Amino acid sequence: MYRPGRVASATRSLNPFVVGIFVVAGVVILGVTIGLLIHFLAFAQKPYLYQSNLHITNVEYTSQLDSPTSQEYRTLSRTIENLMNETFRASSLARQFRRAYVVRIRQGNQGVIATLLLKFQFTGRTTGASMNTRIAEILRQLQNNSGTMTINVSSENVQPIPAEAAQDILIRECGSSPELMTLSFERIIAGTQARAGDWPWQASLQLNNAHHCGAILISNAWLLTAAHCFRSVRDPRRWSVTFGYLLSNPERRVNVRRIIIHPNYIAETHENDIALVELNGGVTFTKNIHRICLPQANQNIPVGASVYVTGWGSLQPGGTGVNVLRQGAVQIISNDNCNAPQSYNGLVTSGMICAGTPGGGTDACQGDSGGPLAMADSRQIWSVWGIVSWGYECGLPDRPGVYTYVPYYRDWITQQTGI
Ligand code: 4AZ
Repeated sequence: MYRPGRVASATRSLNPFVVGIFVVAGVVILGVTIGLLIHFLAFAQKPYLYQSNLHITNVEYTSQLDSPTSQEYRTLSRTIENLMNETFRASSLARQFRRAYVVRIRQGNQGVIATLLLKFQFTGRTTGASMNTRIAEILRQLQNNSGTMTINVSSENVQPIPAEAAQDILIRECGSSPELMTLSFERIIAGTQARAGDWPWQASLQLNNAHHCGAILISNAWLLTAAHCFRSVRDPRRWSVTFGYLLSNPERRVNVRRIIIHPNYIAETHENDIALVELNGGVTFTKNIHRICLPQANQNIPVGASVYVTGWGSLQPGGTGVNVLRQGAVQIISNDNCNAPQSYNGLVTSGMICAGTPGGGTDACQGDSGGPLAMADSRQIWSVWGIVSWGYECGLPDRPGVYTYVPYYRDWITQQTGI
């Protein structure tokens, strides 16, 4: 029933107690807002990067140090990074220090010069200039106290570097992962859909502007792919390459200048299923487009190693491809196991390697061919160990994906490209 009198009586008697509560709540909300604002402006920690060149005079330069994938380069970088970690964690900047990363090693007048990126996190109240001096001071102490290494650090050698400039340095080096680009510690590879920049060396090899195969960027001008991608068409003018994780909206499209198919490729046995694609003009490296490292000819990937396969291929045999790049974690399987009677029964030769998951499931499939099987080393630098080549259907137990084994063709790649 409708009773108008009650509304009028409710508005007439505003309880002073209720008003008081509202006023107090208002003041509290305002206080918290101002407090948070001050906190974020003055006390919130922000990342700051510094670059420094270390002259290490008692380490002899060898050509092995030219390659970031060599054991020598890895060991030396690790030793320097560990030394930096120990030094800064025992210093007055222990709470601000986040990470030390060796980006480059080159020949010095005497010994080697290592370019180092140092990441710190501190509040806006700490001024950049005073940090410079403090970092240089801590590094100088290394000169007398650096274990087996003789290190020379000049004070003008510690410089703040904007995040974009650090990124430009990392982009030029091979195998730089998204987590390295921000010098954070690890990447969470979640789900199966990749995000922009997750696999910056992944390319789509396109025939008449339609995705046909995957391809792997190994320099600004060269890609690695599978020979079987060119079974029907070998004329470079009909091929192009796109970059970026979305097929529908690529970041770059580049024409193909030359296709080099391995002279001993045999379609029937899938042997030597490897080809090189030269770009017409090359690509400029960006955050989302840059090259992966190549392992050395004498290197071996351990059985059981965790690796990633990526591509726009179909989710089941005979299916259609996808628009958003996908990723799958698989493990390296020994050739002996892969050649067992219930598996491929001797069809896997020494230029091939198998990878899959124990019960099947994750696998490359149609349209993924030519794409990478990639692994990160302990410093988060990625190398391409395999090229998607063949397999019996996709994801079946005892039928893992078979990949062209890149170290086996390392010398051929150098002969053809100079890389
Ligand atoms: C293909 O048809 C293909 N499961 C590629 C890889 C695999 C199977 C088929 C491996 O291109």
